[in-house]
Amino acid sequence: MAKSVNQKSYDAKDIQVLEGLDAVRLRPGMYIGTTGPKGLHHLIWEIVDNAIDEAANGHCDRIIVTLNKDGSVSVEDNGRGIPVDMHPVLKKSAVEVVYTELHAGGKFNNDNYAYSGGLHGVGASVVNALSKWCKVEVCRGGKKYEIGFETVKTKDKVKCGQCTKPLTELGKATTTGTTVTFLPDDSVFETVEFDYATVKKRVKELAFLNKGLEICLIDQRQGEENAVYKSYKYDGGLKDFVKYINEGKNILYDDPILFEGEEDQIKVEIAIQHTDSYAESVFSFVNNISTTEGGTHEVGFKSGLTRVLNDLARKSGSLKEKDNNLMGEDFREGLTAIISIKMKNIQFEGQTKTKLGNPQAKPAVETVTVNKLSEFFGLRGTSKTLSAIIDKAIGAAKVREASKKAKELARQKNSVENYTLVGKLAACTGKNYVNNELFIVEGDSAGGSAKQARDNKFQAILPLRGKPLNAEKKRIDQVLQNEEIRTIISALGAGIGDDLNLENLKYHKVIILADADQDGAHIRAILITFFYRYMKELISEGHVYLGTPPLYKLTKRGKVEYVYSDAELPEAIEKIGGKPYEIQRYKGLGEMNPEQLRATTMDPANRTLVRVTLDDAHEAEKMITVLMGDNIEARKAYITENANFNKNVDEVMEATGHKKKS
Ligand code: TSJ
Repeated sequence: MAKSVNQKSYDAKDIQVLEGLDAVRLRPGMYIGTTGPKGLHHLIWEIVDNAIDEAANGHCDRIIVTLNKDGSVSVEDNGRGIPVDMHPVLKKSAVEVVYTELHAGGKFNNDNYAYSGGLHGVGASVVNALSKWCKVEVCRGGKKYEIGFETVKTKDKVKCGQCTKPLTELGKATTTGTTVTFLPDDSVFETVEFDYATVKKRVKELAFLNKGLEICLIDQRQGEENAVYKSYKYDGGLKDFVKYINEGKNILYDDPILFEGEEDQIKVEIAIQHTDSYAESVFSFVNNISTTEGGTHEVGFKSGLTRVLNDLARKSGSLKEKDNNLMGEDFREGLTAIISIKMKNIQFEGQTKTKLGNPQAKPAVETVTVNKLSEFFGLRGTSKTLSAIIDKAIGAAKVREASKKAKELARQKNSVENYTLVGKLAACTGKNYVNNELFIVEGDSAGGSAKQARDNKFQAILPLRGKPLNAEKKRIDQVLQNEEIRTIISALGAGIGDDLNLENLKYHKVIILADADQDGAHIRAILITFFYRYMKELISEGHVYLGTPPLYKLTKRGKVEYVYSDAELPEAIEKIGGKPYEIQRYKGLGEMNPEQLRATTMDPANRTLVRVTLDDAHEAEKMITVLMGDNIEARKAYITENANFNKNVDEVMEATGHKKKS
């Protein structure tokens, strides 16, 4: 269990009151970012954060999140229970203040809550304001209490978060804890359906980040008898997180290295482990919030790691006096790392506000990394782990120097080679790169249709023959040799890796068009992983999209309806006028004629594009690692767990190039 941060007592008068709740209804986006699915799920995390704080203070070791059948969510902890005493000024109980006063809550009083999570740190009152109703049950001091809130709608106005059931003593209690239940208001959110996979992923992540804390997830939406129950508890914390990410990869040393320390009031905890892959997977968090765009803490870690490992490489004699220092990227080849820091007054920057901006985090993380890692290896003298890390980096440096030479050679012949490289590309005529679109299309026949269907002023087509290589397994110099990948790189014109410069990007939309089957999913994942590895900004700046071709075409008396998922089929049948109707199932893009492809998938007026995010890239990477890795058990487990491929395991194994031996 996490150590207690402080033990100061806390009562109703500590709670500050800043603003009324109606402001939240007026502009929900200001408080939860969006009223889309992300904002909806944010409600759960706002509540869960409060329970996590209680755990981080050492008062609670279990949290249960339940998705209830009526669409509400319950979050239960076994902490001390929210205080129920009266606030001296407001003449309300503390728990009522927490729920009805904006910005009230311990979080905003830095004495009581040392570190707060929550993307916007807005607290329970915002959840209350955006819910139809809310209920809080508190067990504390041998008694059980309940208080209820409702959004009251009358003819002319909406009063949200009203306390409609005052704090009541329900009876005796033998335990302590807090249970919160709320029903999101469907007049606020685009959807009020929680996504199980999204909730599960975050619950698991929070369990990794909070060592020893058990977080249960119960999904009762299909009725109690069909309830899905999961429990996550990791006594290894970040070590277990790293092991999980490295599942299916070949690790260079058995036990992940864990180190922690505090510097300048910033708590730093980091776990690392190297594998024999060539990729770098650094994941970072601040106050349990994922910083997908990195930031100052990552920069500090990287420079600390480079410094301390170069130092150790010289001390151990692996680097001689005449040798150059190894570069940071050399030490990060095959590295999986989780950085988790806790600090006050976090500032976010970047496109998606997931980049840590606080300058003081860099030196703090760097110092902890240098001190604790040299301590770690100092105690072990010449360790096998250290030599594995240094050998790997020396190998990476050799490849780096070799591929630098190869690139220089290639550059000299560039003008001639470029011509043949883009041979398969049907370029567009327009020179306004911001409008230009590059469609990467699976298969020559679909490529042919797409070439006829496009508007050649701004749409270019690149057909992919077969599967491009698996970006995970190859080194950068090998990646460059793959013809499909070279064509993509040279068509985009922005370079790769360190040379990437989006100012030269010739197509501001890169659209992947793959079939809706297993092969298509695989090609998508490979391309996304490639972009993520070698052109990360292309994804983070929002240039990569997925096209969404239809699955069915319905026809009836000259009317046509395209259907994009099985779920939409019944509704579409009704829309076209019911039976009898004709139905065509597209098994792949190749079955569509140019006119159909244009109308459904390529014409900006009718198509739907899905933007690829860094989160998608992490998922794609995980899929590629497991599916293409050497660990057969991990592969089977992944496929079974992610069975939405609607195919059986052997078929999928075959589709990923792992033929069953008979
Ligand atoms: F805020 C909330 F309502 F959303 C919420 C709070 C939701 C959930 C699921 C849990 C909690 C919560 C709050 N769990 N535990 C606490 N603890 C306190 O508020 C608390 C209890 C006792 C003392 C004390 O000094 O005696 C201090 C605090 C902050």
